[in-house]
Parts: sequence; structure tokens; C-alpha cells
Amino acid sequence: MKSVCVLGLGYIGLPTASILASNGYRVYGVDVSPKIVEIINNGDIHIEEPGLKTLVKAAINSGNLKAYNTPQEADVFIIAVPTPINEDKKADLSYIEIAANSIVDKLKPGNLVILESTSPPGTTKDFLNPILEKSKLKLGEELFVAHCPERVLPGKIIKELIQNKRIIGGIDEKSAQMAKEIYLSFVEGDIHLTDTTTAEMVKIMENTYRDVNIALANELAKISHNIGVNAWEVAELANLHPRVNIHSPSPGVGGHCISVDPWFIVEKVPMLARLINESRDINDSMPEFTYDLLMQQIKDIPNAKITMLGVTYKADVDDVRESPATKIIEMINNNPNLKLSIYDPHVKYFDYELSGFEEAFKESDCILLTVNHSEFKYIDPAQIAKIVKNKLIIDTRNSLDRQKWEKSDFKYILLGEG
Ligand code: SAJ
Repeated sequence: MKSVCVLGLGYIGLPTASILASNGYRVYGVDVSPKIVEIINNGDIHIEEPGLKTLVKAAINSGNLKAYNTPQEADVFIIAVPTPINEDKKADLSYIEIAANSIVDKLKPGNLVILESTSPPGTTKDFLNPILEKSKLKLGEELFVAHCPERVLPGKIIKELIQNKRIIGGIDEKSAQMAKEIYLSFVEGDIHLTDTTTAEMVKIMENTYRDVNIALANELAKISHNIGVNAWEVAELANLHPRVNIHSPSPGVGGHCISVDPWFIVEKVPMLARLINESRDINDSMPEFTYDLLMQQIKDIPNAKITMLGVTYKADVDDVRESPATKIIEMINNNPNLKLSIYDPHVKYFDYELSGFEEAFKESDCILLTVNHSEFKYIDPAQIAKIVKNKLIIDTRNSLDRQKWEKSDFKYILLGEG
């Protein structure tokens, strides 16, 4: 297998296409956006990810990677398109459907199709395979299919693409072995083989495990407000136990993974996935819990101006998908007695107006930190104290130096501290 067609040049598809090209494969990157195709063919990138630009540039300059708007014939097809959820929390498999249909007439005997997109259990077997069978090729004899989910951490994608262990689910042993050959070209971590549905469940359970644990931390935060303790201190001391790992409370769970994948299980078995469903609801209640905490703090300030620090779904990324901050912004904007300025050094394009640094703090009545971007640790409270109207800051990530802010006469409020 010498050539690979990667469908979807986003957070996963683009690094994967580039690494495969750097390892000698002829790689045809495919994306539906002409703009993205143009950016990549110019050796540039459309997403913020450390080291990715260098990797893409090298891959393009090597001549092994070229981006297209339509699929190209190849030995291997990797589908790495989004699998979001709809408003009703049901899986949206339309991107997989479009990508799979777009390669049906390109498939030849001996080809391998790998679905990397995180998918509800049974997607490869019951949704993808029927589409691929329209090629008239016999699955398992002429056409081979595998599911190989990724588990990279945005912000560390390239390192984790290479070092993380990989799970490969094949429709049969040959499909799994063929997929393993592809990943062995760049994966240093162990590669474990299984069937497609198990591989789908493995990926979803990794993120569901995290979401349930974050929900436990957020429930602890709510309880701590009620009984008058500091949830962060409780977690820190409890985590001294060798087998306890209480996660961090937050203003909500964002991103296109942790806040999405558990819903795939709830959709499949709603009567059984009760803890999973409840955990999602607890995490999705945190933006409102944070808004209520804010309103409590400014209840005596008419027409308060709020300064929001950070709108991305987590620290040091530019991704605002499913960000809890967006939900808090909507609540603030729906309150006619509030004004809002937003500052996030990582975000260039956003649905709401972004302010400059000084402008964001000027005349502020309350600073609400919703994302623990590294830069925010270096904000000088003494300088800020001169331009705000009211010295009040709410830290939802336990990320600021409380003493430093209190020394400049700020009232410091911590999400999770009663
Ligand atoms: N969060 C908390 N408390 C915590 C940890 C995270 O509230 O203790 C929040 C974050 O603020 C963020 C959300 O959860 O809003 C998700 O953050 P994350 O640190 O889980 O990062 P992701 O979503 O970028 O990456 C996760 C990772 N999954 C696991 O750690 C099990 C990554 O390995 C996956 O590859 C990725 O999802 C994915 O693409 O599926």
C-alpha cells in the first residue's frame, strides 16, 4: 500500500496526512473547503496547533502531500471527518455519509478504508459498510475496512499521534492487519487489534470516563458552595490517596469530544446509560451555575460591566466549539442590566465582539475568568486595579494567584469555594 487519500483535513486529518507523507506515502488530502485546500497547498495551516505548520510545510515541500477538493484514487482511504451531535443530542453522521459516498466510485480491489472519526457503536458495521458495498466490491475479500479512533490531546497532537497507543478494529483479521501496517509507519505506541464495534466503544468510553469524572468534580463544587468548603482543596487532599483522582471543577465542559461522545451511548441505550446521561446534564448545568455565581456577586451593582477572560473550550487553544463561555455570554447578553467585554488572546474569529486588553478591563465591575490560558497568570493586578471600576474577580479555574490579586485589594471569588 503506497498511497493514501485522507478525507477531512482538520485537527486529526491534517496532522495524520502530513505524518504519513513525511513517512514516504503519497498522500492526497481532501477537504470540501476550497479555502482550506488552498491554504494547505501553500504550505500553511488553518488551525492553531504547535508544530503543525512545520510538519505540513515539510510534507507539501516533499511533494508527497497535496490537497484536493475531491477524492483521488489510492490504496488506502482514511475518513477523518467530524461526527457532531444535533440539537436533540443525536449523532450527526452526515459527514461520514458524504465522505463515504464520495469514494465509492474510486474504490478498487485490494483497497483499505479506515474510519478514524469517533463514531457511535455499530457505525462501521451498520452505517459505513452498506455505503462502501455500493462499490460492488466484496467486503473482506476485495475491500477491507477498519475503525481506528484517535486519542490525541489538542495542543499536543503531533507528539500524541506518534506516541499514543492505538486501537484498531477490523471487520476481519486481514483488515485489522492491513490497517496496522499503515499506523506502524509512524506510531511508536503499542497497537492493539480488535473488532470495529469494540474499537468504537473504546474511544467513546475513554471520553465518557473523563466526562463522568468531571461531573463528579462539578457536583463536589456545588456541594462545597453549600457546605462552605473549598472543592479544590478537598480534591487536592483526597488525590493524595494513591487511587483517587478527583478532576477539576469548571464553568462547563466544552470541545467537540468530551461534551459530545457520551451522548452517542445515551442515544444507543438511553434506559441503561443513566450515570452517563446524568453526568452530561451536571456538566451542562455549570455555565448557568457560573452565571448565578456572577449575579450573586454583582447584585448590588446596577448596569454592571463584566470582563470575560477567555472564550475557548480549554486553555491555550483557539477552539471555541461547544465552549461553556459561549453559553455564559448568551446569558449575560440576555440581561439588559449588564454590559460585557470579552478578551481572549488565542481567538481571532468569534461570534461575539472581542475587545483589546485595556478596553476589556476599563471601568469593569467584575472580571470573570472562564479559561485558564497561560497568559492570564501574568496579568498584573496592580495595573488592572487602576482601570477597573470595582475590584472583583471570579476565577472559575483556580488558575490565578489569589494572594497577588487580594494584595491589590481585589475581592477574589473561586468557583467551588463556599
Ligand atoms: N475539563 C474539566 N475538568 C477537568 C478536565 C477537563 O472541566 O478536570 C474540561 C475542559 O475545560 C474542557 C473539556 O473538559 O472544556 C475537555 O477537556 P479535555 O482536557 O478532556 O481535552 P480534549 O477534549 O481536548 O481532549 C479529550 C482527550 N480525552 C481524554 O483525555 C480521555 C483526548 O485524549 C481525546 O483525544 C480528545 O478528547 C478527543 O479528540 O476525543
